[in-house]
Amino acid sequence: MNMQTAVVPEQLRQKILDHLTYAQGKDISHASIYDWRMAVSLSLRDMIVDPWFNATRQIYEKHGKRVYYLSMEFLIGRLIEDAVTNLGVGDALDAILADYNVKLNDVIENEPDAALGNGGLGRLAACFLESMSTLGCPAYGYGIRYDFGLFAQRFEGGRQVEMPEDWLMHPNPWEFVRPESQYTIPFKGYVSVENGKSVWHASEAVLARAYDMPIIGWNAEWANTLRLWGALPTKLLDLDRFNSGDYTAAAAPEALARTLSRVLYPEDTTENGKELRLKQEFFLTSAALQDIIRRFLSEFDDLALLPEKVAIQMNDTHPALAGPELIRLLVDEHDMAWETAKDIATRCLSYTNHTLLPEALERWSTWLLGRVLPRHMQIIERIDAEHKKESGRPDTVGIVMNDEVRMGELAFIMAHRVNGVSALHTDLMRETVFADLNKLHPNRIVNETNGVTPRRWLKYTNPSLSNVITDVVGSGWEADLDKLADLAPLAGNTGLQKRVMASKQENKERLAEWVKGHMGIEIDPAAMFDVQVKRIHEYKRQHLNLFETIYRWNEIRKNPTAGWTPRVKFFGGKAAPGYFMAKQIIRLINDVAEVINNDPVTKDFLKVVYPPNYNVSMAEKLIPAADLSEQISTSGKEASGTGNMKFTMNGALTIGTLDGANVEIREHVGAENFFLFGMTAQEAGECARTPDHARNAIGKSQALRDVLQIIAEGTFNRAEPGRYYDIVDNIWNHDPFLVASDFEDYLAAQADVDAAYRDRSRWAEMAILNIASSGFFSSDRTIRGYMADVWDAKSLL
Ligand code: F58
Repeated sequence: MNMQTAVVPEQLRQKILDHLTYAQGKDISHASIYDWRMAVSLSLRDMIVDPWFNATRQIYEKHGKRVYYLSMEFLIGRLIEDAVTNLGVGDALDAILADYNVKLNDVIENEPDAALGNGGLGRLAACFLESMSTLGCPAYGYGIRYDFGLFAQRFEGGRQVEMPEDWLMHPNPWEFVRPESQYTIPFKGYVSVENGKSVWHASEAVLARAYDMPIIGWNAEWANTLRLWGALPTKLLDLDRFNSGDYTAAAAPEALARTLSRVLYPEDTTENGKELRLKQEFFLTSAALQDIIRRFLSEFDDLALLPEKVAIQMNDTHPALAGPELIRLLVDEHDMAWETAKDIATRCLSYTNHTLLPEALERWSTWLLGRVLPRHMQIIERIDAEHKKESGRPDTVGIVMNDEVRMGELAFIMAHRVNGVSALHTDLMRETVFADLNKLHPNRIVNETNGVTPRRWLKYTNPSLSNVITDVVGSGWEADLDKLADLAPLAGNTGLQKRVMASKQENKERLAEWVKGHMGIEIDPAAMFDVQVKRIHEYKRQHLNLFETIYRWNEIRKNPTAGWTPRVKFFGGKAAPGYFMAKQIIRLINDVAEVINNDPVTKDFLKVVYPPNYNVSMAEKLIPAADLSEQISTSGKEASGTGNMKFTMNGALTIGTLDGANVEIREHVGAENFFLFGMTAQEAGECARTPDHARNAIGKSQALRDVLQIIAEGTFNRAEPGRYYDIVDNIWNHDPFLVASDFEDYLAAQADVDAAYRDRSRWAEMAILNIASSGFFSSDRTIRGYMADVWDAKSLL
């Protein structure tokens, strides 16, 4: 059914007015924008429920295989956007709301972002949910319903300050609470053996309660469920203890439950081994598995069939307790033999790795894991011992080593497929972290290059470009992104170039207005918009970009009439609260912006804009307005990147290294339409091992010496000259991410960018070729890959 034609606007209007009256208890004259938002959301939700029921019914009727995507993070952003786009009701809503002097955009902006994730890993999970629904893949997302999502970021004196993100302050109109789907999640205690069976006597427990959100696919043809678990105490109060006067102990069960699903851990790429984090991971995993088994048994009687009917994806190692937990449930609670249970678990499970950075690979001390999950510790040790015996493997690949449980090894051994997220990353997985395991299990590692949903990241965020695309390639590209290839033969056509650039201009003007209104900075929409948005991390090298900015500023000052190509440099992103260096980089960007934006000499050629609190919604404003996309990580460090794909789809050109999915982007768009610089992963590896690599590189670069000198002199922080000593010292003496060694090449590539931008027609042609080649980066392609190579699942559409 095509909702675009099926929706009768008058029915929608009536629904909205009814919800305003009966759900919000408001009449039109008193309704606030919040009331309108709730009424609109509930009306859209009504429209989603029918396709959702249909999908569920079909899954039950066909007894097909179901996919379960377990993830500690789902960075969904605003759900109203998916609903409006995929139901095709944008124009109708616009018109209806206009009758009451309400703007659809204001309604949308009123919804808080569901920021239940840190960055790429969580956003990928959200794109996957949408694609699985679009493709009719019978799937469930399982996650945690954190009360507080990723912290909100403010700048105070240029410094990042974190504030709680209270997205559930108001009721969430998209969710359905399911008090009947509730499971006990045990912790701690001890294990005894009774009649030859292991019995876990837990000393703590919480309840996991399900909250369901329907995830609608394109054209409303299918909807899957995202089931988020909230923690509840098993009993509200320990009455005996309360009556005996021990009030603190009496409230303990409640305190544990309240903290469990309270807040998302804000670390990216580092783990800090907190007990609460381990409990959260088990909470998600156990609740999901108990739910999966319950659903399976409601349909089939023989648990031996589980691998035919159930595929469980572990999104990174965070749910890697799924292996031991599934074995525990099968053996301890369903009386299955150990070997059978282990075999079944392995055939159900698969694992996606998202990073090779050693500091990001999860490890738990055996002491902590044994204390919090004593039964799982036993199971893990047995898995490890058996794997060692069966494979005759070298000692280097143990799960338990040096009093630590290595979750990557556990996930690998308990999975029948392990995947990387770009071709390069998968190759490096085979060659480095999992080299030994790959030899023992040669066909287990596969590649599934990431993708992003074009419904949100093109159709919704860039309506003007979407219209141009539809005019040229016809309708239907939203669910068949390879159709964009039809733009390629017309890349040289001046008419198309004008239209594509006019759309870009419109987006840039809208962003410029936002920047003026929200940040008070005046920027010229005719300038090149150069954007780097992502988590702040040394390996992503925002400081490389910033050093180039300082160099550029200094050069303009020396020679203001040299015919500079005007640029606005946008930065966006949050740092982990405990990551000192990343926070220093944030502060330096803000200090540099302050000086540059107030310099009368350079004001027509350079501005620096760092909007606080970068999130999904901010990405949606920035990406469609970008001319240049900065993807400049040290080669070998960025597993894939997904922002890079969104920019390409929206017609920004990339300046980037041969890292992650940049490699594939460059292959698709063509080397001549991509600004490449820097060392390869192999060269970077060698460089990092060379003593004094940074000093050597600095010795060869007058430009970099100047930049470091300008910073060290306190140019951007007159009040406190030593403020950035750490950054300068780090580059001179350590520079683990090779900023110095790639600097000159980066400058050269940036000069090429300037030159290219001056030839407007050539730039337009390159932009069109980027858009035309982005079909491969649809998450639909990625999900088809998982369905075929990993899950063996079939579409029901
Ligand atoms: C990201 N990882 C990768 N981790 O860095 C990026 O290259 C890739 O495109 C993306 O995954 C999707 O595959 C990432 O975002 C986290 O945020 C974790 C959160 C929890 C703690 C460890 C890092």
